[in-house]
Amino acid sequence: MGSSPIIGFSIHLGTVAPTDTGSIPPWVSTGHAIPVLVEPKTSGEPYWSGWALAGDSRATAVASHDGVTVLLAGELYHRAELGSVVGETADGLSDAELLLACWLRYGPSGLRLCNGRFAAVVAENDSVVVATDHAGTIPLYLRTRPDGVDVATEAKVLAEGAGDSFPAPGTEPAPGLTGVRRVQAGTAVTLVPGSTVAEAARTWRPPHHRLIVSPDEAVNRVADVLDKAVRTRLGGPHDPVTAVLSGGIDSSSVVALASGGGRPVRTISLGTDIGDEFAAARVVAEHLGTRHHEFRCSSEELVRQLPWAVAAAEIVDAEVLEYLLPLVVLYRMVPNEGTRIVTGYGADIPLGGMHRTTERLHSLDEVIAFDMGTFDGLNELSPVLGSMAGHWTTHPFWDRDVLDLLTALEPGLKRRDGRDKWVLREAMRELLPTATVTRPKLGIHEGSGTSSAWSQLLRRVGVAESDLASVKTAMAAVFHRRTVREQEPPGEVSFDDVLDEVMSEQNLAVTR
Ligand code: IOT
Ligand code: MG
Repeated sequence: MGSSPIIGFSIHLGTVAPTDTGSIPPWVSTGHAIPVLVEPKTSGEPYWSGWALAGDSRATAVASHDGVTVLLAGELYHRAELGSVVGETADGLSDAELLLACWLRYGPSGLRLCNGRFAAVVAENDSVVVATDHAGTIPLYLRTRPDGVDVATEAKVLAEGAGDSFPAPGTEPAPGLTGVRRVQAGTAVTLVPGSTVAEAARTWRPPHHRLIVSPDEAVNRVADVLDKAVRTRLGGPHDPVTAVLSGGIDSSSVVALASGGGRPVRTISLGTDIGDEFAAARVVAEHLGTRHHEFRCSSEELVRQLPWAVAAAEIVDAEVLEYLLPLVVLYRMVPNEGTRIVTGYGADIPLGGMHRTTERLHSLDEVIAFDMGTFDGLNELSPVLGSMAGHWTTHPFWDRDVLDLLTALEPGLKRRDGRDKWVLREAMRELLPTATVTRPKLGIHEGSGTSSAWSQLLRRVGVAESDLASVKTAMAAVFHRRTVREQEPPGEVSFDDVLDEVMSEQNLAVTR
């Protein structure tokens, strides 16, 4: 496993021969651009032209065999098992080659076998399949055209272009853009370039049932499945890794499992002048013997980097942006040592951690079902958050097997003995200090002071309490228009200009 796989791509699949690969599209991700040009072998197959982005200039993006061509961004996480079902040893095969082997044996339904963090394009005969992993952790967008289809892992790359895409099943309009559609999570969409023939197949859905298992068994299963998810993400037992550590139970669990066996782990924590969780993170770092670094950023500087968070996540949801902004800022601050970054992101969604004040178990399960039904399109796990600063990120809690188990556990194992995320805390009891195991949840936007920092900046220019939410929402839309639709570099979008624009739009007076 390389420390950085193919980060993203932008591909035109067309019915006519391209004259060239075109110019490099406006990425926010950074990397080496690798031209992708594939000629059809028989008539009817599409021409491929475009770019893949890689951490390594020698990377190959495409695998081809027997008339099937695969382009894969990201990675697969159970390579050995996948190899064994397709009768190949996975060693020596790239992830694209492994997916190809799967396809050659099972056809499109081979995609249902894949547990990974990927976006893929597969062409066979005249059809093209565009597919996300189970949770759509690498966002994938398309634009249909009379002469083919454009597919890219960043929506901004497709923002220019006239006309509407035809509403292919398994896709949804991308926010704030005309004619760009996002492939849904856990979905494979089959298209015939240049036509309106399309169908969608689901490759995964969040479980709706709940399991009845004894508390002991649940605790053991959670420990095992999470341990495996962490190990399969981190390469060899001595490959160094970086972890974003808040000192909460989610990231501390990941660090504990990553550092088991003597792996060198660098842990990094972000704080602002408004708040930090440094003491809690330090307890974990000392206990596990990680190389620990604290980064502090003024809350104002943090909020002023919102254009970067919007450009990376390509969303307009102000609340989710408050969760993602501290990570984006931290990724931009941390020196790149060429190691991948592992996070505790997403644990709260299947475990109901964000709903610590929800009293009754049936309502806890309702909010978990709701959150598991609504994550798609929020792009919280997008690799672009890190790859714009050259880092590859991975999220063990959203491993397919981990997610299947955590979602399906009955809610009495998630809230128990007055404790949130009980089953995870119990599973980590031996590996972490008691203070960490029993520490109540603090959201990233609370610990880092992001929510209040943004509010404070707005209050300072005279925004009334009752207008805070609508001004944040309107600002997110303008950041999106400028960095995604108009592809302005995020460093050139001024927070103050956007604020002025929104204030005058809403007829609010700025008092600066
Ligand atoms: P939170 O769980 O606090 O943070 C997510 C991850 O970000 C942590 O596990 C940790 O790896 C990293 N992190 C957080 N704070 C810091 C810090 N100060 N320094 C370094 N690393 C840090 C929001 C949240 O509370 O994050 N995320 C929820 C889900 C949000 C709801 N989304 C939804 N319903 N679709 C989560 O599950 O992570
Ligand atoms: Mg968390």
